[in-house]
Amino acid sequence: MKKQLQTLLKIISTRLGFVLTLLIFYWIKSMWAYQIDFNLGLENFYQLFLTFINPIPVGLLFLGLALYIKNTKLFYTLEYLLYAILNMILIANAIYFREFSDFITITTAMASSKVSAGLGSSAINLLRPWDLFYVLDIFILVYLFRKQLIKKDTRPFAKQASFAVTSLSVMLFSVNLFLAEIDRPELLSRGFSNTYVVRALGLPAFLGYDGNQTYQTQKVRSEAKPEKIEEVKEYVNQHAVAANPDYYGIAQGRNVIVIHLESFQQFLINYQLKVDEKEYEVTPFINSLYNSNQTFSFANFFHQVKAGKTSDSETLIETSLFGLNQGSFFVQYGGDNTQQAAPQILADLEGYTSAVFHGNNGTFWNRNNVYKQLGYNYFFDQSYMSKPTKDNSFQYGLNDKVMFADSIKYLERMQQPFYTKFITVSNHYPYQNLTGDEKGFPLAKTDDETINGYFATANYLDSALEAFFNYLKASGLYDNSIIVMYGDHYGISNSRNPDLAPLLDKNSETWTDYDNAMLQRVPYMIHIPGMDKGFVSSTFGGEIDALPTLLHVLGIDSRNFIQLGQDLLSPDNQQIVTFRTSGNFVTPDYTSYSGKLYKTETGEEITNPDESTLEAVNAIKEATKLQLSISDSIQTGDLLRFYKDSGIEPVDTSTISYTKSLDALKAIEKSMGNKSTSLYSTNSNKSTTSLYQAPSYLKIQETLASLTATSSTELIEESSIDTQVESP
Ligand code: GP9
Ligand code: MN
Repeated sequence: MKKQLQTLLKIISTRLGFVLTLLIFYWIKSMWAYQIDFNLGLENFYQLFLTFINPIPVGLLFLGLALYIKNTKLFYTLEYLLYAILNMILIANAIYFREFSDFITITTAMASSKVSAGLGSSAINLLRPWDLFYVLDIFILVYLFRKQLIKKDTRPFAKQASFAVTSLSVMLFSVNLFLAEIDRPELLSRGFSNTYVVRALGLPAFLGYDGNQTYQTQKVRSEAKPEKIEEVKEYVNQHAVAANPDYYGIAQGRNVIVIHLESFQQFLINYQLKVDEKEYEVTPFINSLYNSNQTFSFANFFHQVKAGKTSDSETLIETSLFGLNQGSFFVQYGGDNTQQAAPQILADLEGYTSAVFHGNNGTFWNRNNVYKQLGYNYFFDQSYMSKPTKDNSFQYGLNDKVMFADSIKYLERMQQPFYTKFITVSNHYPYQNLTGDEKGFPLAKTDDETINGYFATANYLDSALEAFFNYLKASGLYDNSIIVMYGDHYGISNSRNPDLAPLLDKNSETWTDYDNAMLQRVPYMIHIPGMDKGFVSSTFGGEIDALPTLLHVLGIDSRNFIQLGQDLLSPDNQQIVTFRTSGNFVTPDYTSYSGKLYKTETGEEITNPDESTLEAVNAIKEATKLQLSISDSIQTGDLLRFYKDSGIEPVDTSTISYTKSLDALKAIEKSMGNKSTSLYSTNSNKSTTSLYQAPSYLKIQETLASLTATSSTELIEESSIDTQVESP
C-alpha cells in the first residue's frame, strides 16, 4: 500500500503526472458542480454520460499547454494560471447559477452592472459552506509540496510529447462533439439553450462557443449604420395597412391572454379522426372557439418559422419581425437587441403589466434574457411550478394541465389590465408523453408512430385549454379579457407528410410540395367574449401579421412602430405570405414551394408560366425578398436602437428581475391598497386557485358515459310512460 502511494506521489512529481493530477481535480470539481450547483435537466443516461466525459478534452487541452514550457518555474507558474482560469470559470458559474439558473455568457459578463443589479444582494450572500469543496485541492497541493511528498520536476517535457497531448485532447474533443450531436442534432447551429451546450460539451467549450457567437453578432451590429433605419421606415410606411374601422378598438383596455398552441396545425381544426370505422373529434373545444361569432378566426394563416422553431414564432408574433435565416434570433440577438414588442408597447401606452408562463426551464431558447428585452415584467418558468416528475412532465416541461394549474396563483396577483402569454408544450414531438389517466384518446393507425400519437396529444391540449377557459369564466376574468391563440409551427414535418396523407383523404403517391406548403397553416384566433362580429376569415396571412392585427383590435395605432406585417382584418391586406426560406411563398393565386410553382386554389403545378403569370409571380417574389431583407437588416444590425420616433421608451432591463416574482407582485398589491386591480384584490383577497379544475381524459370519458347512461334510461322511462299512456 505504502509502495503504491509512493509510486503515485512519484508520478505526481513528474510534469505530466502533475498536469493529469490537476485534470483529475478539475474533473471531480466539475462533477460536483454538475450535481450540486447546476440544474442540467438531464433526461437520460446518455446525457449523464456526456457530462461525465466533457470536462476532460478541454481540460486536458488547457492544462497540457504548459508542457511546452522548458523552464521549471515558468512551467509551474503557467500551469497554476491555467488551472486557476478553469477553476474560476467553474466556480463563478456555480455561484451565478444559484441566482440566475443560467450560465455566464460574454454578454452578461460584459454588462457587469446589469448583472450585479440583477444579483440584488452581493455575491458573498450566495456563497454556501460546502463551496469549500471547490478550494480543497489547494490545501491538498500545498500540504503535499510543503511536506516534500511531491516535488517539482525540473526535466523539460519533450516537444513531440507535448504535441501528442494537445493532439489527443483535440481528438477527444472531436469525439465529444460527435457524441453530443447524436444526442441533439444541430446543437451548435441552433443553440437551443446554454444548458444544452454545457451539459454536452462542458463550461470552457460553452464559453468558446458563446464567445464566437458574440463576436459574429457584434461585428455586424457595430458595422450597422444609423441611416439604415430610414430605409426601413420608408418600407414600413409604404407597406403597413390602415385598420378596419369596424374592428378598431373593439377590445380596448381588456386583458390579453395569449396562448401558444405548441406544434398545432390548422388541419386539426374541425377534424375527425377515423379509427376502426369510428370517428373522434380531436379538438372539440378549439373547434367551438374557431366557429364562434365571438372569435376572429383565420383559415389561411401560415407559420413563418425556420430553425428557431418556437422561438421564431415568438419573435414573429410579439414583434412582427422575422427570425433569422440561420439559427434562432432569440439565441443569437434576442438577449441584446433593442426591440418594440407587444408587452412593452402595451405597458407604455396603456399601462399593461405583462408575464409569460411556461412549464420548461427558463433558459430554453434564451428566454430568460430575451423576455426582458421584450419588456416582460415577469417570467414564471418551471422553477415557479410543480417539481417535474415522470408523471407530470416530459423533456420539454410540465404537462399543460399542470402548467395552467400552477400559473393561477401568480396570474391572480397581476395588476389589470395584463398581457400574458401561456406557452403550452404537451403537444410537442414525439407526441408520446401521455401517461396514466390521460391516456385513451385513440391513436391513428399509420406506419409512423409520431403521426399516430399527434392526435392524442392535441386532444390533451384541447382539454387543458377548455379547463383553463372554464377557470377564466368561473373567476370572472373571462369577460374583461380577450384570448389570442396561435399554432407556432408544423407538428408533422414534410418528410412524414406522405404518411399523413391518407388521414387527410389524400394519396401518398400523388402528394406534392403544394400539399406540403398548405400544411404549414396554423390557427390564429382572437376570441373576444361578448363580441358578436366574429367570423372565419379566408385572408391569407402569417405570424408576422399577428401584432398589427392585435394592436388594432385593442385600439392602438401601430403606425409609429417598425412592424413588417399587415393587419389581417384590414381590407387593404395584400395577402402575400413570405416563408422564411427565400423563394417560398403563398398568395391566394400562387404558391411557390421548394422551387415549384402552383395555383393556390387547385394545387395544379404551373410548369410553363405565361408572360402575365411570370410578371405577377416575379413581383410577389421581389416583395417577399424585400420583406426578408428588411427584417434581416433590422435584426442583425440591431437597427431599432437607432429608431426614436416610436413614442415609447426603450426597455430598461436592469429594472426587471425574474426571481422572487410573487413577493414583488404582493408588494405592488400592498402599495396600491384598495386601488389594486389584481383579481386577488377584487376577489376580497381570496385566492381563485380552487376554481381551476382539469379532469383527466379518463375522468371526462367516465362522466360522459354516465351522462349518456342516465339520459338513455330517462329516455327508456319516458318512452315506457308514452306507451303506457298510448296503450288502452
Ligand atoms: C420548449 C418549447 C419547445 O420550451 O417551447 O420549443 P420547440 O422545440 O418547439 O422549438
Ligand atoms: Mn414549438
